[in-house]
Amino acid sequence: MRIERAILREVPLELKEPFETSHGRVHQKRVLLLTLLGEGLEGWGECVAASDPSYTSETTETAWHLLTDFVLPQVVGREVTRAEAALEPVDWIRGHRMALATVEMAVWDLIARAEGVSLSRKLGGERSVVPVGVSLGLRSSVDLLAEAVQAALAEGYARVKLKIEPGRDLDVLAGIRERFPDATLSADANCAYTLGDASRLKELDAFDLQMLEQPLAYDDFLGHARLQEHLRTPVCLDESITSVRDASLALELASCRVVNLKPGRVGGHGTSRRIHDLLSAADMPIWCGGMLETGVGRAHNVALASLLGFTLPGDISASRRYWARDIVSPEFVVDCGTMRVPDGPGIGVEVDAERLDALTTRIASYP
Ligand code: OSB
Ligand code: MG
Repeated sequence: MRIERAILREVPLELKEPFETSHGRVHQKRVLLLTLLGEGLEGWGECVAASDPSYTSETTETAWHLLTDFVLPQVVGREVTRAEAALEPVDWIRGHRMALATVEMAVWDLIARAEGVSLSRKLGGERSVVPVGVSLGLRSSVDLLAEAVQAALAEGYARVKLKIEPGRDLDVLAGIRERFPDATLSADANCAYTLGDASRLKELDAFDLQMLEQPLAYDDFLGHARLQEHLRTPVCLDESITSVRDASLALELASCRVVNLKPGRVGGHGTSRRIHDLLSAADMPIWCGGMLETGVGRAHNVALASLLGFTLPGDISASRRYWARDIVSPEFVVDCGTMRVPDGPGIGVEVDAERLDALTTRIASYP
């Protein structure tokens, strides 16, 4: 397959409701969508970077810079049979895994379509449906959060994740656990605590959480190991895991008991599969996280989550969770806590090209 052409678009989309985490409130996602063309087919990738460098150091703008100034000019025109080989000319680039993943994942889609197989099958996925959960942002009161939890459970989500931060943690979780004694709940701190908060975090053990996600700094593997020793609640790493080496380090140091794997954060599906294989062999449960993706990124996540090592519900909610209208059809829906894995060629959904043109604010094409 020759990658004949690349088109990168910026598509700003308003969220249905603001999403608040320990970093602040997000109203809009500046989505970067990549189309790779070859042999009359299209492969699609979505950059997961946020508009500010709070989740990781990458942003929409750094990804645009990397893709347009370094990556796409090197990738277009290449003849590829394996997705990861497409990025060999830029393997000298340090970091910027979200930018690189955009291309790597689009190549996987393109190659799967050329072979007429679903991306799930191409990646080695075996499930036809995957268990899914939902991530709820911080709310101004426990009552308002309880309403959102109630709605999420009514929609059938298999697990509800609650964002926490210092000062909005113990009371919130106590209130929600009291109202929903049997729900599968987890908490995500997005790096908001330090090891000095260990005794406060120990109190979370009372709430029977499925896990506590990324309580400490993104680069604090040792701190997470110390904290995990102290807690009964499993610690899950998200921001910390950007590579196979990070995953090995977390295993070696026992920094966590669960991993949230996001293909868009680790450089794409190739690295995701290697992390999946490493952690599955070590009996470490993994699940597929999300980054407020449109249907393009969501389709990639569902395909990856169909691998058997993804044993816990992913943050792969319905298209309607974030978007009044998704840019793909069919939209993703949740049924009894699961989502169907598309079985058409590649990512298995179609992007609405006309709508995309209407929404695009910036475009770059190669050649
Ligand atoms: O920490 O998992 C996170 C969204 C954006 C950035 C980071 C995170 C999240 C979520 C929501 O929790 C995941 C989703 O539903 O897409
Ligand atoms: Mg997280």
